[in-house]
Amino acid sequence: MKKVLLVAPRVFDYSKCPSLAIAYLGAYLKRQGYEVRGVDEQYTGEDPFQAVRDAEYLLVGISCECANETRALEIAKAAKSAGQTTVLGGLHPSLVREKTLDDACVDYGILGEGDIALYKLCLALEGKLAFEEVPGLMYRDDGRVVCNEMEFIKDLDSMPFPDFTLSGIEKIDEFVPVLTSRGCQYRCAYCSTGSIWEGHWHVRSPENVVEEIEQAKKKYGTNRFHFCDENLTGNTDRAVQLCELLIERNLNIKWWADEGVRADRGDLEFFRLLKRSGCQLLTVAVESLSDEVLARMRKGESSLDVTRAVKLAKEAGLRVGAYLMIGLPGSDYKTDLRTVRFACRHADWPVPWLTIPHHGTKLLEWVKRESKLLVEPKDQAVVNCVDQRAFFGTEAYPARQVQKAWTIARLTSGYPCHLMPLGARLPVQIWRALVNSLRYAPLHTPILMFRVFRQIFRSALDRLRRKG
Ligand code: B12
Ligand code: SF4
Repeated sequence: MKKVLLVAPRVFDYSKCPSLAIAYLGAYLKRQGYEVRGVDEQYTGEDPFQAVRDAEYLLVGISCECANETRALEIAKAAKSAGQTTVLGGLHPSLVREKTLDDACVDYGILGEGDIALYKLCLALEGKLAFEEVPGLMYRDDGRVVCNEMEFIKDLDSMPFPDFTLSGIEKIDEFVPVLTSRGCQYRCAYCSTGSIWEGHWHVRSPENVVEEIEQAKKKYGTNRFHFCDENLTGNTDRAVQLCELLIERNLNIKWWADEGVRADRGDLEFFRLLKRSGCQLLTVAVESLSDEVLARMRKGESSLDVTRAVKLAKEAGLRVGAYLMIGLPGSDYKTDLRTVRFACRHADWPVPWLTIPHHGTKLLEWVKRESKLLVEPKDQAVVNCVDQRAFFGTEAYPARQVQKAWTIARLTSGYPCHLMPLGARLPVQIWRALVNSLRYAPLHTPILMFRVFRQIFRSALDRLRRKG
């Protein structure tokens, strides 16, 4: 039986979410008769550099996000020097497309959904299919990079459920990630998903989702689930059916939707139903309270939608998160802080994010045209942490002011050092956190530093626990 290795490289070391990507890809390959080994470096801490040397694989597939591009390439390089064939897939290759093959250690790239495409690449490598017939495949042909048209999987119910055991994960103490739909109907200017999926949104039936949850409850020994959809409530009728089915089957699960649901969906009754079905946290994608900014970002929502959704969800008894974006084009310091104040007053979990012009987005095109890109959106730069720098500024809202609004937003929301990775840059991060906070919010400096060190302590403890 041909063996395939799938790797999800780490980004920062305290994330507790197993990789759905390799669990899905592996499950599909397994169903087609391949032997699959998964290495979820982020979740299990397993060493991918050893794994690439352990056997002769038909293929080493690496899942690459913008936040772990360098790590993914390091693993590809190690695999290549061990004589393996490499393929990079995931968000980052789908955004930078042909550039994926700039590095000689990458033999192939795959755009978009990889489940069926990866299987077809295996067939092509075995000489059973032409490379031109592999959807979304990027490969070299006579010195140029060819990029096949990608295909979306329309019947998601026909796909196998994600299998985390392929990466040696038998028990999940935290939330099990579940994806009830893929893509999104919208194309917001700043969003990677909007760019990749080009307005496509494919859903699974509520029955299929509930079946997966039922199985996962038994398999991984938990009743906590994390819906990872970009647009969970994109169709409220479908969301209602899903919740009713969860109640009807008496599954008694606790679930989170922390990817940020749209604010223009649902009424009080709807939010109450979410609560009854086990929703513990619902995050609303607030972004900004300025109608002008929302319109420029093609959000298709008004500030009224946003304030209404947060208040109704709260009234329904849900724990409400509010995602905010600091430094969007068209915004300014005052508008951003007004948005932060609203979120701090009305939401239980206000979460400010610094605006990142991700590859492949309209926002990045705009920044390159109208402003100047100050930081490359890759690796640690895109991970929200204390030392993150403003990516761009405008005349009306200079980068310095964005930086200031960002620091204050993080501090006032009580969210100053979340997602701070441990690593070689740690002293630099601490130094920058200190400088930023002394400069922009000196009175908050002691509390910030306390939180930073508490975070370091927790991360170190976690690392030790994993090693032990
Ligand atoms: C769960 C999640 C997390 C988890 C990580 C879990 C993990 N171990 O990977 C946590 C909470 C830790 C997290 C953190 C962050 N996340 Co996050 N996260 C998600 C979320 C909600 C789900 C990801 C997922 O599982 N999708 C389902 C799988 C099946 O889809 P997929 O990964 O795209 O995989 C498919 C294809 O891409 C492809 N594929 C993937 N890998 C491979 C490999 C090969 C070989 C092939 C052939 C194909 C292939 O096939 C897969 C199946 O079809 C997404 C939003 C979303 N719905 O996708 C955001 C998302 C990925 N996160 C995002 C961001 C920004 C972050 C952070 C950087 C946040 C921050 N600023 O601090 C951090 C960085 C950490 C990181 N891992 O990169 C952005 C990424 C934007 C970008 N361009 O980088 C997203 C898209 C949300 C958004 N719309 O903005 N995240
Ligand atoms: S921001 Fe949300 S609504 Fe907009 S394209 Fe991205 S996922 Fe869809």
